[in-house]
Amino acid sequence: MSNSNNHYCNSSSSSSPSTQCKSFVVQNIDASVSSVWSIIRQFDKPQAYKQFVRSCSMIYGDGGIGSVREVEVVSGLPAKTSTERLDTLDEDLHVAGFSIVGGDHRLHNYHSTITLHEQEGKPESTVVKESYMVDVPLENTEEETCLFINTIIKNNLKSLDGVCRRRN
Ligand code: A9S
Repeated sequence: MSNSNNHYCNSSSSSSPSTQCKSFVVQNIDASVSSVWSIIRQFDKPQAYKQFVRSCSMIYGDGGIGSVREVEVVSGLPAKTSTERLDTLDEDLHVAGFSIVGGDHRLHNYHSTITLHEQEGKPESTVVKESYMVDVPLENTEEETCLFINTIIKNNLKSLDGVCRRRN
């Protein structure tokens, strides 16, 4: 099954000093929406498919909307921790969204939303779309920022594909 990744990087300079950049990544997964969703929906277990995550602990809430997790990432990345809040978890529409609210990294005002759709006429195939927006750090360009984040998200979604393949 070919996994198509496509993303477009556009940036809209807002009235505030910082420029924002937005992009998205699409990944086809050979598994049902419910199977993919059962992994995505576990806000307290991002390590179930994110390879950059070393550990995750809940510092507020039980995994429902408003919960906050403290993620510790693997070494070799320009960051150590990330504090993230679950903004959206729609069990019917299969939409999950979180914001990064803290941590020692340079991604400010990062918000991402993942949506799952069944591939037209293929109940065992899911189209995952993850879109995000983030402030562009002063010392980077929009392109560098988008490239960095798109690479991470592509890795996460490819890893998700692998996890789902192993389960089927
Ligand atoms: O985890 C995600 O879904 C998406 C991103 C962009 C996570 C980025 C990250 O966790 C690193 C991978 C550590 C990179 C954070 C918050 C900052 C980084 O520099």
